[in-house]
Amino acid sequence: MSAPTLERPAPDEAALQEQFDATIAADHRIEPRDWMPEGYRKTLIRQVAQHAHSEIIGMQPEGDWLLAAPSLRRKSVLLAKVQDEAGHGLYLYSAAETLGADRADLTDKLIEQKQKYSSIFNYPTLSYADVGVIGWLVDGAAICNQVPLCRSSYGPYARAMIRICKEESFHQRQGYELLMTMMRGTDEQRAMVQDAVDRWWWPTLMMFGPPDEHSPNTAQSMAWGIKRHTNDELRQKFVDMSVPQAEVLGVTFPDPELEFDPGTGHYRFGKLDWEEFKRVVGGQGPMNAIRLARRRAARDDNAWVTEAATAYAEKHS
Ligand code: FAQ
Repeated sequence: MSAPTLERPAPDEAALQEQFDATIAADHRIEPRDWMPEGYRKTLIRQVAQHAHSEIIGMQPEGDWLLAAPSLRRKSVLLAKVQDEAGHGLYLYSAAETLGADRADLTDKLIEQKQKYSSIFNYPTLSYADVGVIGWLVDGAAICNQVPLCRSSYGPYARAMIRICKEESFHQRQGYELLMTMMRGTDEQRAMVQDAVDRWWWPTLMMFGPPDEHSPNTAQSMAWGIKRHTNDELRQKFVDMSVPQAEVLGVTFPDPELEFDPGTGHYRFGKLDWEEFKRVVGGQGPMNAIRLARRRAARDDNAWVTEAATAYAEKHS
């Protein structure tokens, strides 16, 4: 008599899909070993990879000021912040790996411009006030966008976002504290802060992505619980939270149409220049070429480290 088999027959695709749909409907997490539709996996790899690339490329604008920070204290704060962004990139590449992506391949796709990174990091940092404004506005926008992602339906992404958001909150406060210090300084320092705010305000609003009616991915990503809010909802939330902060700081945003609407309880704001957004995302922003050239050089110049580490691991395996 043959031994009884312990193997169960593989469930068919319809049953797997049903189980996946039920998990999403119950607002439970999908984990790496769970079955998932190919579109869900691809969408997540696209978004998580773009997010990881943004954190890594995002080290450059502030990194440019590491050697010119005005004091030892500012230098150590900035160094820690830039290192945190590197850490965020690493958690996110790890989350992408749980979906079957290969990290070296993702880096190649970034460098070959087959995958995107956030438009915001294609603008130059012209003064030290830009460091403060990136902390206040860019990290502030990142938090606004990413706190809901802590409830994203894919477990590893949601868990990575919890730690990232804690660190981003700290970054935002350090940026605001730096700007507060400059605003208590000289007229020249106050003018530097206002000039930085004028240059970063509109590009920061573009971080949230195209308007909902031109966002091809939002509807499906929300149905899957990957995104929890639309691009326009988050952009509005960010404007509403930033205006009172600007008033406390003593700066204005470069938008004559910015006005509180008591009817809606929200601030109305002017039109964004979506042609500029398309140019920047398409590779024609002020710093795109430099950002990618540096990333390419970092990959190529440091290839020997990867080769040595791989050879060492093989020798000891
Ligand atoms: N830049 O259909 P949607 C940070 C692309 S991290 C470039 O609306 P989706 C931390 C989009 O990928 C900042 N491309 O897309 C830090 C899609 O491309 P595809 C990054 C953009 O995915 C602070 C196409 O346009 N944060 O700042 C942008 O549903 C300081 C159509 O758009 C994240 O990645 C853009 N701004 O919504 C670091 C957060 N917007 O592939 C250093 C996670 C859209 O279909 C210093 N990501 N695109 O051709 C998300 O929440 C979403 O992916 C959105 C876009 C909201 C960014």
